[in-house]
Amino acid sequence: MNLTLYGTPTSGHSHRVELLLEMLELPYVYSPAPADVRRSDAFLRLNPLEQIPVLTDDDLVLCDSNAILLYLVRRYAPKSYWWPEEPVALARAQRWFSIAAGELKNGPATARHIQCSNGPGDLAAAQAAAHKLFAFMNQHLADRRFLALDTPTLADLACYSYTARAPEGGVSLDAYPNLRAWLAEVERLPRFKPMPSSPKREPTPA
Ligand SMILES: N[C@@H](CCC(=O)N[C@@H](CS)C(=O)NCC(=O)O)C(=O)O
Repeated sequence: MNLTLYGTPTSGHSHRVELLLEMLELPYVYSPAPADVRRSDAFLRLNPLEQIPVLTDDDLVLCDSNAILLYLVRRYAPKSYWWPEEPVALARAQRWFSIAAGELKNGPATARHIQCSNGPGDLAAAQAAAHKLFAFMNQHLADRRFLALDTPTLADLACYSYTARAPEGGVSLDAYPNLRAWLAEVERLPRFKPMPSSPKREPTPA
């Protein structure tokens, strides 16, 4: 094992991988990869899409946060509860991976990127998409502690970071008590590591 994570401290995609590395107590080197590094030839050889996170493990190069989560669990914690085998449980967990890459990215993560980093897109539309998602998650979590199963799964890690930091995109979590209770459940998991706040700009409330 010789793990290096390329990321940035305020990327939720990177943070979900950091969370798992910490929770599995896997030793790793953290290599900062802000935009200028991502455009370098060395980085483009790792990921031609210019995206973080990238994980290397000796000669192995893996891109995409959710793919990396799956690799780490199957490779280093195959008997753990983090990713189910049973077909229905697997489908329920995968659904939240899809939501993390779809609605969560397009709603709260995009609003935060616009608000904090002058990223492209329509802030009001992203904020509205975030509220639609969070209303659904809040209802889904009314009688559940975790998103997919009774125990934590990678689905919870994949969805945590951008949900927790949604207020930085001007998306308040005040109306979603079950969602906030779930965030607190994730934060109580052993060896949880918070994501630093994004510096800058007053949020524009939706
Ligand atoms: N599907 C990818 C998305 C990763 C992603 O969007 N990363 C952002 C930072 S949070 C990035 O590197 N953006 C730079 C770019 O797309 O050029 C994953 O899950 O890892």
